[in-house]
Amino acid sequence: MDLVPSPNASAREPVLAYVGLGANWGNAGAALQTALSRLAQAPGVLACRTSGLYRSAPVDATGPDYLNAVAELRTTLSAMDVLALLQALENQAGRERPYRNAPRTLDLDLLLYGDAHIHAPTLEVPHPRLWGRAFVLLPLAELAPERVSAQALAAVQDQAIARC
Ligand code: PH2
Ligand code: MG
Ligand code: MG
Repeated sequence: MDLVPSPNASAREPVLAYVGLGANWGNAGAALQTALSRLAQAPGVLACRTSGLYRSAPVDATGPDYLNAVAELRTTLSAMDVLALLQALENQAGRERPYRNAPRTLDLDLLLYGDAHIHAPTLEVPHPRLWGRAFVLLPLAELAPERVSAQALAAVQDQAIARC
């Protein structure tokens, strides 16, 4: 018998996790809406807040403009469980990976997980490219302005992006 039970999803203290959503292939608006409602209803997600929607030019990528948003999850899931949830939702949306940064039906990235710093083979948190990207920083700043500095916003002000 375990004297110290391992923490499970319901026993863990809730954490604020931030998820970046993007799509630029197929019906991007519908894909983001579906993903947001599935995230909000997922087991272990206690609450979900959503930024506005943004239209942005592809960064380091080709193809149509993206729709982007950020969701704040109050969750008892571990970071690895959030990652598994995001990958499952990407697969449900028909995500294919023919080459790096190919146009995608749905991309879900774990940006922040509380104050955790995670360097695992399959997961890096904070997301390594979070700070250089207006399509992440602008919606993130709507939900968590204390986590995005004025300098970070100034550094991406030349990137083409508009709130829908
Ligand atoms: N995602 C990428 C690469 N480039 N550009 C925009 N505007 N929005 C994205 O979500 C995006 C990107 C890789 O995930
Ligand atoms: Mg991405
Ligand atoms: Mg991704």
